[in-house]
Amino acid sequence: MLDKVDIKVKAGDGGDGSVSMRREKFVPFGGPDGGDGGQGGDVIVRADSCVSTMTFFHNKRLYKAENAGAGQRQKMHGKNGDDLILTVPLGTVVQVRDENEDLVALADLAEPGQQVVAARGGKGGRGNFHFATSTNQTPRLAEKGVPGEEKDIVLELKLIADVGIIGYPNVGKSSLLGAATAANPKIADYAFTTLEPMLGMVETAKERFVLCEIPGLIEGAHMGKGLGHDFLRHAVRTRVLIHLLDGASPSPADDMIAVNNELSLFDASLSRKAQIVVINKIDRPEVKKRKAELKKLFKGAGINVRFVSAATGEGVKELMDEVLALLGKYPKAQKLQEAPVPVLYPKGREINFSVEEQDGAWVVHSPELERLVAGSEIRDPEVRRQLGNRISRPSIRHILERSGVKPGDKLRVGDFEWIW
Ligand SMILES: Nc1nc2c(ncn2[C@@H]2O[C@H](COP(=O)(O)OP(=O)(O)OP(=O)(O)O)[C@@H](O)[C@H]2O)c(=O)[nH]1
Ligand SMILES: [Mg+2]
Repeated sequence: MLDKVDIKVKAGDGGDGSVSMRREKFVPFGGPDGGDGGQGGDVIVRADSCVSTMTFFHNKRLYKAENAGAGQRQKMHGKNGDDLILTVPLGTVVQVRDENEDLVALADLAEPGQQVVAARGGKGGRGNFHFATSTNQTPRLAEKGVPGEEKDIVLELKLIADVGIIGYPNVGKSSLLGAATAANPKIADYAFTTLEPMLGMVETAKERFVLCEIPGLIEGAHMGKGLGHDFLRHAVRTRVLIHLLDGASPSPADDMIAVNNELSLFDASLSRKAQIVVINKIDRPEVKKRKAELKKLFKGAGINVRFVSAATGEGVKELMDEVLALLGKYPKAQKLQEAPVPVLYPKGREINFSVEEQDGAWVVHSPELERLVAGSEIRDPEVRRQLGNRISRPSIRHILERSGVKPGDKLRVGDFEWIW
């Protein structure tokens, strides 16, 4: 089962603003009418109950939302890029890799339709009509669109089962799942028959709950031995564990201790989960013979052990009723995060501004001015003059002068240089 994928997502770039002048008969000096660029599409991850696996993501690594169109004449807005929606199974945790390569949880998509923006589309650049002022009726400035975010994300499916069946290989976990639910897992007399978590729905007279076989628990599982700890992740969300033991094992008690040990080594919260300890294969004569002895042994450790036969069904219904009663004492699986962590993305109009001195010039850092430089034809002297005026606006002038910029100093914004 493919339940964890590493993919790259790229949101759509914002469209560039356009530079255009209105041309009409009888209007000698048509005003600026270059429209704004469209908004780039977002990449959205959405949980859908119709989807049960992530195999779809197996073949492709990069997922891109649509880029937006550039602004057009007559103040026409560029076309917005379409969002890209990635549908994932319920229980998918979306994580994003930060600049230190650490994974940060973005959202835990546990409910149908729940979604998170994994990469935000870029804002469109403004067209030249926004830059008309009383002194400049023919602006030839326009902004470049903001590039869409690009993120490395990890989608991890955490099954949302209410109850997990844990235990050594071959103890009869699949048999119990098959006896208690309509699931039809493979059952065989060798270890590691089950290679991935199997789910089934238990229908009692009162309620239903999801039962899950968690395979691959042997000593060293937390270090990757056997099927490794991959599947232990699935156990993290269950509310109650059925700890199944083989009554025919030399020492069921030692088996239980070993498995519990693995659980706590993997995740301490797992070892604190409510457990019902169950001895299987009671139909076998040698197990029946030990029943009283085993009961006493476990009682000595404060454990009220149950006996079932997954093969004949003996005790299975009673066990499920007991499990249901115990579930009532434990709340529904908690979400990892109260609410999806908002995605940080560059804000459009906010002037986030700084100046620093760098080899004889003042370098201005301002996403807004940088986009304007990138979106305009800066080789054109008229465009350069207009940009210079823009940078000399009182709000900016104030900051520059306070930072120590003097007349005659060289200023640089992106590829554009200007003498103050
Ligand atoms: N006699 C008897 N045999 C059982 C019982 N439950 C399971 N078995 C047998 O035990 C063997 C293992 O059963 P599975 O249900 O595949 O065990 P498992 O724990 O799922 O094993 P893995 O998936 O390999 O970890 C099979 O040969 C079953 O027929 C039972 O109640 N009585
Ligand atoms: Mg099995």
